[in-house]
Amino acid sequence: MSEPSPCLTDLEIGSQPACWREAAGLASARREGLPRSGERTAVVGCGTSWFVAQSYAALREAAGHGETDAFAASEFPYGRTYDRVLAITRSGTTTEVLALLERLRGGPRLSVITADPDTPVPALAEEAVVLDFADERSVVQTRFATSALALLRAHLGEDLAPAAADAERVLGEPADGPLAAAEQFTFLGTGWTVGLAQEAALKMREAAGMWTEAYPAMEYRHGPVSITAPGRVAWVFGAVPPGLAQDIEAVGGSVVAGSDPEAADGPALDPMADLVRVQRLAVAVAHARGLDPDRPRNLTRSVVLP
Ligand code: F1P
Repeated sequence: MSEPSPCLTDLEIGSQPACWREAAGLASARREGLPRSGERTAVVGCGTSWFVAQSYAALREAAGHGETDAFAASEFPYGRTYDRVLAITRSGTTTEVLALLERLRGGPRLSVITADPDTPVPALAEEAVVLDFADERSVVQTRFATSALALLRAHLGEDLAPAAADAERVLGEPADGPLAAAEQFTFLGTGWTVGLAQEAALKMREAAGMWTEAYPAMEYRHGPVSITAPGRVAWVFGAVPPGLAQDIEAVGGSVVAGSDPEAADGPALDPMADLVRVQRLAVAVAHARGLDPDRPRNLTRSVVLP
């Protein structure tokens, strides 16, 4: 297969290490706008932004900064009480997010992370963090989503330098081309990588029209295992639970993981860098299927409802 020239999506995927470093720098520079330690927090978004919310919520709560929930903007439980609601939206125009912020006005402290300050969303929140350097021309989100997560991880005190270095390493290697022939992918994760698994599955669907599924890793045996067969892949983000790789292989599936399933000492590759592998694979699958990842089927940059 001859290599097509890089598309917009490819170029944006390739810029992620630099974007993550910039986002991490922004996190250390700012004191306002993001959830403070101890605040009971809900994080909301749609599509990719919802999956970023899920990953951050798991990380923040695990790091001891307070109860943190993540919801699709359309499913917010208005009966609950939060100190802060953080909305993530690249476009700043997604209808469900705007409606939620309008409805919550006068209640919890409202923050937003967006790529575009010239949209309705900053005025609906008290505090806005703008990642304009990570905005995208592609419909399919890659670098805004991961930069938002890089910002939030850095705000929790994480050093993002190793993740950016891992992503650079991934980008310096050939894409996982042989996997493009697989018939189906199931993405799995634990803790904060469940959100990454959901995002990986969405990316393959959006960019390549690929049949994908995503679950918490320990849920795999509770049904999803019935999908696995030769020619189908189970891709595990973060640490692989003991015995899972063997169970996937026992039913004929191929295991892909950012960490060595045999190693007990955690992931070798930062899971966000592992997501970069999937983004590149999604582009490769799209090209292999004669699709243009810059023009994903049935999608627009944001969903604006009448
Ligand atoms: C969220 C989103 C994208 C999705 C699609 C429609 O947008 O759902 O994740 O890929 O293009 O919009 P946003 O609120 O983050 O701008």
